[in-house]
Amino acid sequence: MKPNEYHVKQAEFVGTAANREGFPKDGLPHIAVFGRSNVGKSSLLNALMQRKNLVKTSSTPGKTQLLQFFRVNHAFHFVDVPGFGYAKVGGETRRSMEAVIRDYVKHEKACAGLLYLVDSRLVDSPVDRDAIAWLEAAELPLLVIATKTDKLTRQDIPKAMAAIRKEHGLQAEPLPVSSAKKTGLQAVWEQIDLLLHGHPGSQELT
Ligand SMILES: Nc1nc2c(ncn2[C@@H]2O[C@H](COP(=O)(O)OP(=O)(O)OP(=O)(O)O)[C@@H](O)[C@H]2O)c(=O)[nH]1
Ligand SMILES: [Mg+2]
Repeated sequence: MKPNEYHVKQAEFVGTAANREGFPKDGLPHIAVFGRSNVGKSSLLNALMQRKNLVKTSSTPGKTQLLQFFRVNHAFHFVDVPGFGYAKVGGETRRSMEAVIRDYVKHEKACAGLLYLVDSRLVDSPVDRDAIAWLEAAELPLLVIATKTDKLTRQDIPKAMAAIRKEHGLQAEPLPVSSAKKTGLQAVWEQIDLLLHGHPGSQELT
């Protein structure tokens, strides 16, 4: 893949889903973005789609509580999955969020792969450890991405990637990205392309 080959010609918000009935049924494959609340999921989606505010971002954790679907180049959907591990989202809301995530991971045949985001500054995170183990058990292709690398020095980035790999027993190092500085995005697109091509519903990305 040559640099800048991924040109997002079209990106639109399709809708939200609180349960399985609400997932889009147009046959296009999905790439779903998971991770703790506030890790930078919505920001990464905006950066990948080259749109400033298509996906709502917030410094208040727990903002996104439904699955949100975005169609890109009429070829696939990005799914912004509610962040978990946020203590203030409690009771019924938490249970219904967990149920929709479980439903999605277990039953959505259109899912071509999962992106799991970890904060590049937070190596030791029990919430991430549990979530990665649970998602690995779902046997969907899983790509781990480390966010907010602009908060690390250039020398510390490779050390952090190695430490995160070790901590979670990953097969490969996470991909370092900064949505703020727009770095690492090309490598993420290349992996998304591979995930989509591995799915039976795949179409040309660009
Ligand atoms: N420095 C820096 N901050 C970032 C980056 N990406 C996201 N943020 C900030 O992190 C906060 C959370 O970002 P979101 O993208 O809303 O996080 P989220 O994972 O979607 O959060 P929830 O929807 O609550 O699960 C915001 O204040 C963002 O501005 C980044 O690459 N660098
Ligand atoms: Mg969000």
